[in-house]
Amino acid sequence: MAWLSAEFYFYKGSAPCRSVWMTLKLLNCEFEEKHVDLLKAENKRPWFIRMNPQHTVPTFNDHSFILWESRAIMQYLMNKYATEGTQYLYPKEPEERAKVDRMLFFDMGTLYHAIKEYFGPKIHQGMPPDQEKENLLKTSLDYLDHFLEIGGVPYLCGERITIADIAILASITELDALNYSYKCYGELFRWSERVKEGIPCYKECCIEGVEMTRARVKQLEDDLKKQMEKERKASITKK
Ligand SMILES: N[C@@H](CCC(=O)N[C@@H](CS)C(=O)NCC(=O)O)C(=O)O
Repeated sequence: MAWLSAEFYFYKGSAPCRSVWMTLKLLNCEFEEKHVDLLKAENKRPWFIRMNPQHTVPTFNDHSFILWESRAIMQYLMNKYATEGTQYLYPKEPEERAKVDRMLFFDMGTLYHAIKEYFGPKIHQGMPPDQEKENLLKTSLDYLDHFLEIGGVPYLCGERITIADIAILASITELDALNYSYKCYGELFRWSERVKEGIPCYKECCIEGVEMTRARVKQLEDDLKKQMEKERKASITKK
């Protein structure tokens, strides 16, 4: 059966979802919002897995053409739906486009990867902070800061915002959600403020999701503390 519309499957508390959401809005695409609650494991339901066997959000169903991986979705949306007025978000000239692609790969393979690697075990398993992983995160933030400094332009790839700024801003909002300050990376911090100002739908697409993650992390930390307290009391009783 062919779908009659475009459907965007997403969870507001997911950084990769926020980047696709901002792109859809900037392109003025028409789509149906399909909320997938990861906390209720809705992404593991058979209907979702039939669509995306990797069960990740964001997933985009464009009239039966189904795609996942946020950066691939952003590139696809630009290839398909950019107009003269929005093409600047993903320039067509090979060199300009290559610069954007490079930053998208940097985001996926280095920056967002480092964020997930460092915070994942800390948040979900209550593991103590891993210094080596934090160093990798700091190194990627240093790189970003340096790229911006030597670039000497307001945005990552030039004078105008591109989907690279959108993707990387979305990753950076994860640091906002996790209360991890990046103010000491001056260029990066100023760039983040500029991009937040420069994307009209930033607040609509990011603020609620950031708050959701904050609340979730707080809840997980509280649960973990309670669990540890319970175990401590149980071990005293045994003695
Ligand atoms: N590289 C992927 C990452 C997608 C991803 O891992 N999404 C998470 C939410 S942030 C997810 O769907 N997790 C649920 C799962 O993997 O089952 C992208 O950029 O789209």
